[in-house]
Amino acid sequence: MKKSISLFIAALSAVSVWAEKPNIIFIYGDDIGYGDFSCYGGTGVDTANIDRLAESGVRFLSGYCTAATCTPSRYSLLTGEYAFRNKSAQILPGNAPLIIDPARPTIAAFLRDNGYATALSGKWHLGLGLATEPLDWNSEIKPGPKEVGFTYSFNMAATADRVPSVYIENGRIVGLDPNDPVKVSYKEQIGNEPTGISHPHLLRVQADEQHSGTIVNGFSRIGWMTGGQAARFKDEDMADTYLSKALEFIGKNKDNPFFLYYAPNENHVPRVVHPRFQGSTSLGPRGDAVAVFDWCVGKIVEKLKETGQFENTLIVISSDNGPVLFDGYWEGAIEKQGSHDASGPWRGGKYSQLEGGTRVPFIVSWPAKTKPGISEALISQVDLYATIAAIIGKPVPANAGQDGENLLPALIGESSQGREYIIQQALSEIAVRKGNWKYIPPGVITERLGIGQFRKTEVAEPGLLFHLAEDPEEQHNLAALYPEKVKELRSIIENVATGKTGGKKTVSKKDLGF
Ligand code: NG6
Ligand code: CA
Repeated sequence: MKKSISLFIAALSAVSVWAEKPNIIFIYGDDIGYGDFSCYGGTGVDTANIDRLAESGVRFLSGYCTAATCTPSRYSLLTGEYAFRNKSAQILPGNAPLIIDPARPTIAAFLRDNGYATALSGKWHLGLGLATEPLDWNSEIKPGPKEVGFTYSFNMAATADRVPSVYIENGRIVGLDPNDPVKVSYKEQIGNEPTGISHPHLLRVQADEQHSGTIVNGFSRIGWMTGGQAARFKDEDMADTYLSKALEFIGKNKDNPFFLYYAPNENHVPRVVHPRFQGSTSLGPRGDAVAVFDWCVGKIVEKLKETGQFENTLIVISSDNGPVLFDGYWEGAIEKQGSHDASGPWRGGKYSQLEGGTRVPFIVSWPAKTKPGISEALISQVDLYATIAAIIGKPVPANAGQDGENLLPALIGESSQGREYIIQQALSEIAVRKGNWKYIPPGVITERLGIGQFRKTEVAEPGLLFHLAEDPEEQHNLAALYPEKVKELRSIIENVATGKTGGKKTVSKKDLGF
């Protein structure tokens, strides 16, 4: 009898552990590299607020986004599905249609349906509107964040370097004058406003050809827009604007569980920080933007403490892809980097399947539950869906989250056991890491080097095999020496891509170039 009572109590406490409803905040940086925060060895920016969270939470050394660019990583974060299963999940223009099927519950929809208030503040870049008809930016913009689960949304359409350069709140352009309607084109110039090509002397910072469309706030963007003059954003106010929406949402939901997807622009180009941060680091605008990001994290924590929610809030701080120094604007990031290495000990960055492309900062704070420490566990952002489902004690919906794993014990620092392998997408290429082995199949490695320069390296059969512990810089190809390892890792990619493992089959071996 005693035994059954204690079993019953054990079962009850297990339920209370696995059926919590903590607040959940994803603080999702843009183009922030593994080596950018001081707690990860960064030397150029003092990220004291982030470091403090890392100190009292779990700091992952092998935390990954799923892809080396934004849209696919964000897609995986929200859906729990590898982005290569969705052919539309590529870097999107600012007028692309929504690429998430509203019938697929995102983590926001899932949490909303389980009693959470949900919000997006920041970058979207997952498309807006229908694929079947052109979007009218001047009426309700949908489907968008709301239709995939965010009850409140305040966002830009795509990136800061892509038009339309406006904020959208709950599907409506903020501050739009109906007599000055917004039009957007990615095909050709519309209207007769100055562009980076026609009026380079008007630019605050020179840009490459790709970024030489309509000039907004002194920066030429990718694409062209007309109208919406009163609605156009000022880049230097962007961090404060997204932060204020996030803080407001936290304040309003102090008495009920909430999910906040907070996606600041930092560190994406153009990097234009508020004057109070200009020159705050020696790295130029890129470093100053990391300082802004850290400051914003500090403000979020301050608010949570003020409203008594900090203890029971699960915060995940990470980034959508590795770092890039030059990405279209002459900001001096390369010249001013000094000894600061944005990708840390790893080779490659944004766009690349080398480690620097997808291995990113990954910090978890949940004071009520985390056992502070540094974790070696392999964890991917695609796992957050299944892990959070486990936290709230609900099954992952049938058509969602299928590529992720429940890594709850690792997430809260109770276990060093993470996933067995990590899939790393870079543009249309897929690599894999298992243990200390890393395999890059035949294909192309893209690295952005500097102004106007991309390095494209052809990878021939049988691919590249690196041992990350011995060779963190991925320099010495061991494929010829370990053909069995190559075979094993290649079959992981094949099985994942063709749907034998994880999600549905959408990629053929031929598509992968095998
Ligand atoms: C690239 C842009 C780059 C950036 C990126 C998207 C060029 C040459 N480069 O196409 O500047 O906007 O798209 O970045 O146009 S991401 O972080 O949203 O993936
Ligand atoms: Ca990005």
